[in-house]
Amino acid sequence: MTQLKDKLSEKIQAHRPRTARLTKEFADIVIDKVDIGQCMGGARDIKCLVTDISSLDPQEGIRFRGKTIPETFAALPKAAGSAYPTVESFWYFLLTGEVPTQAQVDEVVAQWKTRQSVPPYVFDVIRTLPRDSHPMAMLSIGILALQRDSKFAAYYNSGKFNKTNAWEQVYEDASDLVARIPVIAAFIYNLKYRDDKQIAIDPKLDMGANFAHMIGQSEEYKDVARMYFILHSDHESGNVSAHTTHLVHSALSDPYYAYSAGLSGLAGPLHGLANQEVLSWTMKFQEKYCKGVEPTKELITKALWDTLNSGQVIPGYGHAVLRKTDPRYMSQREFCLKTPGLKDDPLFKLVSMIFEVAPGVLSEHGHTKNPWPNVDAQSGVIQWYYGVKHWDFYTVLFGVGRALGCMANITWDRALGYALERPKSVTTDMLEKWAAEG
Ligand code: AMX
Repeated sequence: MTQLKDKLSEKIQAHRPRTARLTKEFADIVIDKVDIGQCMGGARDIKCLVTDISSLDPQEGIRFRGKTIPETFAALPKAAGSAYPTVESFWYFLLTGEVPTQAQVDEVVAQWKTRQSVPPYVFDVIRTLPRDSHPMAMLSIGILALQRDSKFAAYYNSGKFNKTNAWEQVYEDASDLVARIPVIAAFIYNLKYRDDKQIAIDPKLDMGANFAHMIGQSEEYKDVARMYFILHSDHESGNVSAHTTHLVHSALSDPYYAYSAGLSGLAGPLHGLANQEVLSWTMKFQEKYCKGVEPTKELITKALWDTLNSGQVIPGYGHAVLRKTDPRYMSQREFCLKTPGLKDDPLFKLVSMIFEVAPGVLSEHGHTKNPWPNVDAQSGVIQWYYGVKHWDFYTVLFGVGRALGCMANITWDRALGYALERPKSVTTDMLEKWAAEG
């Protein structure tokens, strides 16, 4: 056992009586009611999922294990010579809720190195796809291809399956998956955008730094990768990627099946794909409205209205839960403001100008409940600045980060024995009858 698995086991034993008590003694306590609007409207706000990994307040934004983003960055041990924590220290924190010591982080870093080797058949499968396949399809297929290696599936089929211990095999798969996904993502990047010039893993580097190295990036990008993966990791359980992963795993499908499905949800334009759409929108805006002229607030206002009037959404703005500017947006904006070169970058200035104008336009438009920017409105600018200019890759980066939250969640799902998810559907006739009855 590693220190992380030991600590996790201790936390799970301590937590189990709480879950058991709620289920046994308080199962009939009412915590919510459901109206027709929610039934027709994507189950918005219905309280029916449990997670202790993160929670999302509409005003304040995300807290990971009770800590805000600045508190999380401040609390965790930093990567050597960096202002940012390693992804590995964050993984320890997400799983256990405890800030690791440097020795505990070092052990996770070493552990991931033993797990990160990707079997060659996974690369072969991705290589057989047409080169213009979307990188999210490649990533989802790559993760699915790893299913053959699932320790949880092997355990389930071993004839010795024991519900109490099953989390240990989910933890093993989850740890393998989070260690391997950046390697698969880097392979896809090099395959598609660097003429298949692959770069070998550097065994001396932590996960974020190694990802930067594997895509041929600069020293500075190492912190970008660490920050990006941590910020995108988790956003409580109701969002499409987290919920899909949880739902699929609730059928005892192993973590590879579950996360491949989660990634497919992340690939939607209303979810993770929005960060690619933001860059695409901004570039089209420059091409159409700013030929030979500097962007102005007036031009941006016109472009925003043109988008809305053509029935499209403004990508990177609005949120199903948040009702203020996403702190993940602010965290990345602060990174831009404190990075010489980036703070004066024309694209960053343009995105900042959109931030000044779009909330007013969306408020006047009057449809969205939240006119403020979400995480996706800012992330592409940073990637673009560092030379990652293929914006269809941006959701892959999101998917690497989101794996941390989804995998931590399903490890705990199994540890606490969460049930097969099976909400009830109703017919339109039933709804009309209830509507008529008032
Ligand atoms: N531009 C234009 N219209 C918007 C809008 C936007 N950015 N955000 C919401 N609206 C519209 C909705 O389409 C809906 O219109 P309708 O009444 O005509 O159907 C109305 O406002 C009410 O929507 P809502 O309750 O405010 O939002 P929601 O919970 O239904 O959807 C979201 C949330 C994020 C899908 C939506 O705000 C959106 O489409 N935003 C743009 C895409 C985006 O940035 N997605 C990324 C979200 C973060 C993430 O998951 N990565």
